[in-house]
Amino acid sequence: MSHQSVEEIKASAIQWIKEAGELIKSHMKKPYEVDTKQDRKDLVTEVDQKTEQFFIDKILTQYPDHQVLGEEGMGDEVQSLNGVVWIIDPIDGTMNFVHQERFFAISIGIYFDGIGEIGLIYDVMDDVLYEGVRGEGAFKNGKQLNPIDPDKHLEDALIGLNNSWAIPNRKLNEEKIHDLVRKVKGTRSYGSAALEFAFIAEGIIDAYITMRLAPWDIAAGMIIVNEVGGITTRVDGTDVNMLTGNTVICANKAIHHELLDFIETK
Ligand code: 2AM
Ligand code: CA
Ligand code: CA
Ligand code: CA
Repeated sequence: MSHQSVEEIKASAIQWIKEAGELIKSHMKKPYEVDTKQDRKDLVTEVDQKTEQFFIDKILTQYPDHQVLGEEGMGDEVQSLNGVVWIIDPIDGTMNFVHQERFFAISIGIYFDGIGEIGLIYDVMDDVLYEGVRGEGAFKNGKQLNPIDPDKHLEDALIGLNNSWAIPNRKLNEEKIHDLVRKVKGTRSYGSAALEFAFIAEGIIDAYITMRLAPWDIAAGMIIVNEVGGITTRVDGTDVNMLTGNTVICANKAIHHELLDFIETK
């Protein structure tokens, strides 16, 4: 994609993200419908759906030849990453949105022929926008983020983990997870995968590991983290796939390498 079209698409995306943020805030002032998906902990609201629809209308009006892959399924049934594909999570952290009315984000990754070009993560309530453009750096509210510390090791690391690690898991060697928790400096759990990636890019946490994420949870975050020297793979070290679910390790190279040894799948 040409530099000019990347800049133009990014400018449109940022404008729509800010508008969507206002839309979400206005919906929060009134009652809205909350539903469940796979189980009672897997929430979705009409605000998630309306926000996704807002993006689809905007994108397909301005860019009719682009595809949109969204969590709530209102976009295209994307079968291939050829051309321009917008991978959108309208509200990442729906549980936080419903219960805390903060700590959620809009996440948009824009891919061209399978390569991540533009990553945008917008913390709506704090009005903080994380941006990354492939080869051009990562930014927080317009201020360039420094490369993450390449020499930091697990002992000094704060790592993002979610509660599933505390529950017996048939896929993992639990002893090793206990060892990992003993070894690291601390663990954190924010409830928004997109924000965990943004926090790695910002250098306020050092890693994120999870056993199940969808493309829209990671599409933007991977691009942003990549721009500050972080890497993202599956827990077996292989590349993530933007058309399927993935396990995920994201960190600097040194910590990423150390984590691969701790996450032993059965
Ligand atoms: P969501 O709020 O968009 O659903 C919570 O720890 C993080 O995991 C959030 O980013 C959340 O995204 C995501 N998440 C929640 N349920 C999930 C599921 N069933 N599969 C994959 N990711 C999920
Ligand atoms: Ca969801
Ligand atoms: Ca999500
Ligand atoms: Ca979501």
